[in-house]
Amino acid sequence: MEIIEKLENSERLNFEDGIKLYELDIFTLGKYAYKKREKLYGKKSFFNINRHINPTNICKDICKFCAFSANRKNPNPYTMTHEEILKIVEDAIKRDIKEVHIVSAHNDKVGLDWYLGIFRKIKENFPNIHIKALTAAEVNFLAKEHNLCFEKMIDLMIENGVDSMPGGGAEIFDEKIRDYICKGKVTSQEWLEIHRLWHKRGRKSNATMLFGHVEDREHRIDHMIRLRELQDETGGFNCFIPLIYQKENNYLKVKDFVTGQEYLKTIAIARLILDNIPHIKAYWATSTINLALIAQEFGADDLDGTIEKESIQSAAGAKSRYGIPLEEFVHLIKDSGFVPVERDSLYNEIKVW
Ligand code: V47
Repeated sequence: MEIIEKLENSERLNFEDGIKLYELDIFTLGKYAYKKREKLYGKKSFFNINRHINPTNICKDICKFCAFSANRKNPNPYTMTHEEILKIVEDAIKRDIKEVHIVSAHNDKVGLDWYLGIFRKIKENFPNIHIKALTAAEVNFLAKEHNLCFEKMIDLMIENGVDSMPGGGAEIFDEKIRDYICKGKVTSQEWLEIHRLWHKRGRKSNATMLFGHVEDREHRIDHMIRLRELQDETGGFNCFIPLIYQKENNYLKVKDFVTGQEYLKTIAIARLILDNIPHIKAYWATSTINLALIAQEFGADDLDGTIEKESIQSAAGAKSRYGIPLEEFVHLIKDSGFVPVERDSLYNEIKVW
């Protein structure tokens, strides 16, 4: 079989190969993905001690899959003050977090300096904390709202203390599907352009893919190939994160979750297609921790982190609202046969637990 030959020879895989990978039985596919993971990292599984903060849920955009933003189904608008945010960070640092992951909705009431001030004040008060903040969807929103080009927005992010960019807002790049699920938000081209410019400033970022809703396998492969092309150019992506769509409290009428098997296949295919993105993250907040642990055997080498508070996926039904205690996380990784390696946000190893 031609695809097996390509896998045996570690050849670069194209779009058609990606579709064929989905048709392989899961154990054959898993074997090749695991082989690659093992060659790169052995039994190491990376995680970080982090805190998620979502400073506002007031949003100008309407994405059908979103249960986090304040809308008819979730009429609880909030906006945190900088003091509240600083208090959260101060408190979390006592638990030894190394990173704050800050993602907001697109709030047109608070002004640009409310957004930038969050990062500036965190850096002023806690210079050693890594700030991973502003998805490309937020960057696009702020640039357009305040008549700035993307380059200028990126200058402002760097000046105000943003260290790296999270991977959110990518959803699915296919324009038809994207129009259906999140029309009006950052386009695929804009998302890629913002990350391109960020990488050109020597900075790192992640890339997500929201799947298991109305897209097909071909859209997922197309999404991965578009990321791979940009990565060939810039090398700036650290990590790829397939997010399983959570179905409660939103406007997309999807009845069933993607199956565990389809998730594991998607993780494995990501490992094989994305030959230039070093890390594949099984984001336990959407997959459940059990499936994320199994995903380690299908190519995933990163399990995100302890999170402490999760508001986006849990609003849509995920059981991730209070994160996961560090001790439990470490034990679960060990019990699953892997070696928990605490990393910083740029994947430098901090401690083998
Ligand atoms: O882009 C929204 C997703 C993302 C739902 O960079 C949903 O390390 C599932 O950026 N079901 C934001 N997902 C989260 C994000 C992120 C998360 C974890 C790690 C990293 C990283 C980044 O949340 C959005 C969107 O795709 N999302 N609604 C939902 N119903």
